Amino acid sequence: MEKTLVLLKPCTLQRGLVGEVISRFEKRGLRLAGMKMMQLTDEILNEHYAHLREKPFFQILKDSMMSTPVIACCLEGIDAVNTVRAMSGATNGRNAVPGTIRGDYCMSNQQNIVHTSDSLENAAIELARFFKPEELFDYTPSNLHYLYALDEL
Ligand code: IDP
Ligand code: MG
Repeated sequence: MEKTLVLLKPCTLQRGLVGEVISRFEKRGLRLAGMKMMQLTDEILNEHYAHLREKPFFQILKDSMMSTPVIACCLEGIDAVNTVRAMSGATNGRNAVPGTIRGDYCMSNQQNIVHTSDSLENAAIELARFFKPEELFDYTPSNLHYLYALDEL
């Protein structure tokens, strides 16, 4: 099964949406393999958002991501990377389709509720960035055979 990273951004904590957002992933059938609150730093954000370092909004983005702690989650499931990414919706909340997390909970291009890994390769890199191996847990969901058919497992 795949593992992917979700960060609940400061806007989500400030707006009291943490439970709602995590609940969506739980209800979809994704397994929570790790979860923690952490204060991000300039150092980790320079790595995490390296692809945006030349953008005019880079510093504003980083300041916003450091304005409160975030909640980092590792979610697991078959095709979890693409499934979770699709659930989060388009980057700009104003363009995100209703029914997606961003499409239901935000109006901003930046204050957009969640970070979700965009590929299997990046998910592995990002999970290693935010979690120590011992902070990720393996356990078998008791409803596993009702989440997936036998020939999917
Ligand atoms: P993603 O979060 O959908 O993967 P990325 O392009 O990786 O989008 O950008 C990372 C984050 O940077 C976005 O989630 C958003 O918070 C912020 N961001 C991206 N593009 C813009 C922009 O044009 N204006 C302001 N913030 C942006
Ligand atoms: Mg991205």
